[in-house]
This record gives sequence, C-alpha cells and structure tokens, in this order.
Amino acid sequence: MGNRRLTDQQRRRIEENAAKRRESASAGFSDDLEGMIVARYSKTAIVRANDGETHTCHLRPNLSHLVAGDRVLWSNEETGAYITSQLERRTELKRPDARGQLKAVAANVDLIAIVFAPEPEPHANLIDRYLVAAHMASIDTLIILNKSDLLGKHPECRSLLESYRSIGYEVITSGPTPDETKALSDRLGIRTSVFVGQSGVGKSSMINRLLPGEELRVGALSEGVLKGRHTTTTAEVFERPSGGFIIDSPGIREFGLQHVDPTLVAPGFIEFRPFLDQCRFRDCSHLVEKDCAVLAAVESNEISSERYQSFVNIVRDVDTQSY
Ligand SMILES: Nc1nc2c(ncn2[C@@H]2O[C@H](COP(=O)(O)OP(=O)(O)OP(=O)(O)O)[C@@H](O)[C@H]2O)c(=O)[nH]1
Ligand SMILES: [Mg+2]
Ligand SMILES: [Zn+2]
Repeated sequence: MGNRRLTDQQRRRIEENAAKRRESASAGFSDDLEGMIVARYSKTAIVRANDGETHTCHLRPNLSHLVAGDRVLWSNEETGAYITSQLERRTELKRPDARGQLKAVAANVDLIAIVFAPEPEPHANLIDRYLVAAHMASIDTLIILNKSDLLGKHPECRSLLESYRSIGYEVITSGPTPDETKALSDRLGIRTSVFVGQSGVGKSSMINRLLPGEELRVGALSEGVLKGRHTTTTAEVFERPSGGFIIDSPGIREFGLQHVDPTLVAPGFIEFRPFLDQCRFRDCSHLVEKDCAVLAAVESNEISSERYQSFVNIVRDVDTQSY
C-alpha cells in the first residue's frame, strides 16, 4: 500500500466497516473466516484456516501483539488477506522482552514442554522460572531431558530430571531412538504444546523427529557463536498428523521475572504448596519470617536447599547468569 494517505472520510468509512464486521462476526453472520496464527512476522502473519490451508495475512497495527497460537478472524479483501480481529485467548505464556516488559510468546497452549539437555549445560533455575511462569498462566508442564545419548557422559543430568520427578513434576527423556520419539509423541497426545528452553537443547530437532517431513532447520552447537547457526528466530506452529499442535520457540538466554510477588512465586514450586498455609503470617515472603513453614521444611530437608535457593533467586531476581 506504500504511503497512501487516507482522507478523514475514507478513514471513517473503514472504521464503520470494521465495526459492522465485528458486529456481524459476533452475531455469527460474518464472511470472516476463523484461523490460527502459525507464524508471526513484523507486518504479516501466516494464518491456518480451519480447513488446514495456510494464508499470508497483513497485520493491522492494532493487532501487532498477535503471537503463534492466537485465534483470529481474517478475510480476503481487494488489497490482500487481512486479519480483522483477535479472538479471546484461552491461555497465554508470557516472558519479559529485552526491556523487561512482559510479552506473550505463545497463545492457547495446553502444555509447556520445558526442554533441557546435557549440552548446553543446564541451569535448574531457568527450569524453575518456566515452572513458575506456567503455574501463573495455569498451563500444564512436561520437563524433557533431550540428548539422552549424551547421558553416559553427564549422569548428573539424569539426577536433575529425577529430582523433578520425585517432587511431583511430569518428566520424560528424549533422544535419537524411535522408541523415545514414540514415547514423547504419546505423552504430548493431541494437546497444543509449546517447546521452550535454552538455545541449542534440541527443540527444533525434537520437532523434526516427531514430524518427519517438516525438516526444520537445526543448528550445531560446535559452530560456536551464532554465526552460521540455524537458531529458531520466531515461534512457529506445526500440526501433528495424529492431532494436536507443537509450537517451536526461539531459545532464550535469560528469563527475568521482575518484581514478582513472593506469594505468587511460591505456589509455582510444587513441593512448597503443602506448607504455604502453615506459615504464621498469611503474607509470609518465606525469606526471613519467624515461624515460616517453608523455611522449617528446608531445615528438615522436606524441601531441597537447591530448590529453595532457586526460589530466593527468583523473588530477589538476583539472576546474573547468562544462559
Ligand atoms: N547428541 C544429540 N544431539 C542432538 C539431539 N537433538 C538435537 N541435537 C543437536 O543439538 C543441536 C541444536 O539443536 P536445535 O534443534 O537447533 O536446538 P534448538 O533448541 O532448536 O535451538 P534454538 O532454535 O537456538 O533455540 C544440533 O546440533 C542438533 O543436531 C540429540 O538427541 N542428541
Ligand atoms: Mg530451534
Ligand atoms: Zn513462609
């Protein structure tokens, strides 16, 4: 459309038409079609219509916040296909952008698959940050240890996975064998799952194994610096032939949870929950208070000191690591 300027009258007409469209859409009479955002670029998005066909649609500036997984209405107009409105999100996974503002990464997901691997070196605190974010968003989690073929060299990774299993989280290993891929596929089922985690843990590779034929580009860690690596740069939805969707997401370096209320973070630690209504103070921060049931549980080893330190790291946001 270039720099075409709209007269006030034209703009009014467009607004009136949009209002009419919204009205008729909510009344169910619209020509607008429903669809799901499969990939989001700066001014366009790929929309998967309900019949499974994909269309490149223009994004109007008022809909610039749309993300993979969003459900939208779209229509074909003279100047191309346009997204006309966003439908309500069932769930949303958010994380802070470079400026610390919370931004949605994926919408309408049923499961957050948190992936780690022996290489790059895992950071339990990052896993815990995702677990807290998932709890806040009321989305189920599955912790996946990928690159199981490297576990011989890194047995401590299996212990880390087992420590999450023992406190009640859903966990699974993943690797190059077809049996492992089948087990992972069964565990995901027909849900919409988003794969998250550090760059290089193998999220895109796992999706390649689950969906042979898609051939997502994957990058080799050995190539070092980002140069030449096929790192995923935008979240993208893939449809599974057996039902359900998988959303690949760009790997992250850090996951800040700035200014979060300790009383909201603690329930994101599954094994803290039985103790949370036993502290003397209802608004206990579980950091320094007298008669804090969480601190007592750390003392008696009912809560591991590693997980407690991770909790402190999140509420104080003392994260200085670079992942
Ligand atoms: N040994 C081993 N290597 C794997 C496995 N899965 C993936 N890799 C390798 O790990 C590297 C990174 O894989 P990717 O799939 O690009 O990782 P990613 O998590 O998608 O990375 P980003 O897109 O940057 O977030 C590639 O060299 C893969 O070949 C596995 O099960 N075993
Ligand atoms: Mg990737
Ligand atoms: Zn407490």
